[in-house]
Amino acid sequence: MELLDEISQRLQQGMTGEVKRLVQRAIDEGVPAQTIWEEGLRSGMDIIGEKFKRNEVFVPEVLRAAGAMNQAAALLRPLLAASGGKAAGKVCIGTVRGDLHDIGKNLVRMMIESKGFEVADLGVDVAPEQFVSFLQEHEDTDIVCCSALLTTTMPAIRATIEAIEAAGLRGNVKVMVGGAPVTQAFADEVGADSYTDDAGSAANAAAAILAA
Ligand code: B1M
Repeated sequence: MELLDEISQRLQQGMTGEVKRLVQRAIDEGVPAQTIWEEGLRSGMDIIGEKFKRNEVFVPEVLRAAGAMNQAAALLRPLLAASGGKAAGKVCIGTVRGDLHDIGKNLVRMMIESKGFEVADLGVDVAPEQFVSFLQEHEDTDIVCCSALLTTTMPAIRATIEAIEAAGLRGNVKVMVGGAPVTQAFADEVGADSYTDDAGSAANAAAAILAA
């Protein structure tokens, strides 16, 4: 099996040690870090994301693959930085005020990271003012991601978008929303730029926003 393909396959199987060993071998053989990232790690995560969307794999498999990706990516990071590799874009993500659910939000973060984005995770129960102060301190943020799992915390998505608007920052960032109770109709109503219903689609949407 070709080395990069093998990295992708082992990543999909969540075999962290094997993925790290193969990535190191590729580095030692002189394969460019960007190629290892794109054709080994990222392509493996893309496949897992698509399978997750089709319910062919589930949360544990995605978490294992993401863990393998993160550990192997650590080997590539210094090489990518040295070769002038730049993050695909900058994202901040949080579960909105009053909401403590973070499993889905973490999956979305990992899938977006797998596309090469730098992601700042603000955690759970993130108040609108916290999103705003993050954006004020990090003006180069491209996308804000809001996750909500409770019908009672969906209004906090609206409050977050309103706070970003009130701070005069809405023109600088795109807002993506999601979470089990969130719908496209709700996203339209609150003026979000994107709604997606699973982590893989969220990562694709982030990439599409940056490409546009
Ligand atoms: Co809670 N809980 N919970 N809970 N909990 C739900 C959500 C609930 C549906 C259970 C039920 O009643 N059947 C219900 C909500 C009902 C409603 O509002 N309509 C509920 C409730 C009521 C509560 C409490 C109020 C219970 C109580 O205390 N009485 C309480 C609230 C606490 C709070 O947040 N303030 C509570 C607490 C908890 C735990 C702490 C025990 C735990 C959370 C642990 C944690 O997250 N660390 C928990 C859990 C685990 C659940 C269930 C069982 C599972 C949620 C989950 O992780 N799913 C859930 C019932 C269920 O879904 N079966 C339930 C897996 C995860 C991968 O999916 O989060 O949907 P999900 O994320 C998906 C997509 O939604 C999407 O991508 C992800 C991956 O594909 N997505 C985005 C998510 N964010 C996105 C953002 C995007 C795009 C896509 O763009 C930015």
